[in-house]
Amino acid sequence: MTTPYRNDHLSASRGRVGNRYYLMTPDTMVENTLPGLPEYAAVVLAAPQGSPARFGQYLLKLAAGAASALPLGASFENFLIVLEGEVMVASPEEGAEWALGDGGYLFLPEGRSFSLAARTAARLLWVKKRYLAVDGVEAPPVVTGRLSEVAGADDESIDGSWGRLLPGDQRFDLAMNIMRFRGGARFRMVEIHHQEHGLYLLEGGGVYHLDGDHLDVQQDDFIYMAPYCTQAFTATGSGPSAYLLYKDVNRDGF
Ligand code: UGY
Ligand code: MN
Repeated sequence: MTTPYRNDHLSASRGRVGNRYYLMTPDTMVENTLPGLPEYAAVVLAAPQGSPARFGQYLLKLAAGAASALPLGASFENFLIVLEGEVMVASPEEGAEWALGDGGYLFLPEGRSFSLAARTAARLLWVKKRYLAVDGVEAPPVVTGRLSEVAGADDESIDGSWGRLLPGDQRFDLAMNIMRFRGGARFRMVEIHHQEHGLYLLEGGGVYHLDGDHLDVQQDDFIYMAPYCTQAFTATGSGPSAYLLYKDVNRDGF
């Protein structure tokens, strides 16, 4: 399968590359063939190549019955979440296998590779990162869960709620958070911080303030935000909005 053309108005794409961010809209996403994965199964949403990103994020689209052919993610820590469909994930080093359905997620600490086998047509997000170990701090454990079971805590500063998919303690050097907003919600501050973000819009949409620009964003958009990128969100429309947010955490930026 080659990349289908999804935008007849080529000058009108919302996709945008700024100095400290980029917005990838579905019409700008290109499917790639990566080692061990089926042909054209992966959209590289973020990687160090061409950006300051210190993590990788991939949107994987697997046909029913598709499977990986090589160990994936070896020597990285890896996070997987199924957006749609059902996928079996197995880790030989862990000696375990997980069935992940819609919203099912799995974190594998560094040193555990994994394989994928799609039971149905599936879309999933994969985040990988080199673990930043700290002397005297234990390595993080395997974590598994389901997005619908992640409770959110209200947060006035973002005019919404957010919940952690992973524990927040210092063993973890990354966070995967779910940020939820009702229509009309808006950040009460423009954030500037040393961490970077990979943002995948799961539902709804609005206007994202990024490095002084104001961009329309919609479901299935991806935003990369570099360290110190100004950022704020206003949810538009009457329905709820939600995004999944990668953030490096609990480390001092070295
Ligand atoms: O946790 C965060 O940094 C979050 N409030 N940022 C964001 O949603 N852009
Ligand atoms: Mn932020």
